[in-house]
Amino acid sequence: MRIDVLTLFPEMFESPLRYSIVKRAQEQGLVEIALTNIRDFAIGEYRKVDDKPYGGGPGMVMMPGPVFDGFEHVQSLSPEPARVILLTPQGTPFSQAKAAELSEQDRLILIAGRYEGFDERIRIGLGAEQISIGDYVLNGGELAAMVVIDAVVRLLPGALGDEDSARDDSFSNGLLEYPHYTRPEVFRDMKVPDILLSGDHGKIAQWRREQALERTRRLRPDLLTRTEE
Ligand code: 6GU
Repeated sequence: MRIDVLTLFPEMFESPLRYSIVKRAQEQGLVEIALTNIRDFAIGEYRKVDDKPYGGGPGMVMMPGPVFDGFEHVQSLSPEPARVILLTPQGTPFSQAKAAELSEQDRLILIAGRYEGFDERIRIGLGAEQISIGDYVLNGGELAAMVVIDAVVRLLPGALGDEDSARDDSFSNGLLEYPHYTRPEVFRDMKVPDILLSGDHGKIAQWRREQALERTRRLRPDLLTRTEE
């Protein structure tokens, strides 16, 4: 997979991409992630990328020119057709199902906006799908793009050490995960449930299913009534 990111703050991505599973996936050649600064495509002495909104009002709007030019440049870096994604609070809520879908693509182009938002012609002209990571406002799409990259990359075949460790993850089966325990058997008077020490794999699997269901019912009942995942 190849992921291109268009952003005004490429440096924000450097640290998250340098650790753990995302780092290893790049080293293994499972994913190539390329960062492009939208400001490199701005023109004029001040390299302006934003301007006042027509019609008045607070804040600034991302100008279409630098985003289009940056996008066309990035597209030309590889012949592979890409899924183009704009990160904006107006987008479709991101989900594990969406992460799984994106992990099957050969190429993604993620565009992170700043300021009050994108000039509407960016949305229209690029024909991009829009993704939001939740119902709150971030100062820009960068953190959202990093969330999407993290969730997608770990689903690439070979990215996780143990292929099974993605299967039971919260949400991939529509439920929250069951409780985990490791050594020691007793920690500050709290004991590991006997069943996990029993060696009875059938009973353990059943207990985990019940726990996952109970937790989901208690903490996220909305997941049990939702049908789209
Ligand atoms: Cl993708 N961008 C911004 N600026 N805020 C958000 C978001 C994205 N998703 C949730 N809040």
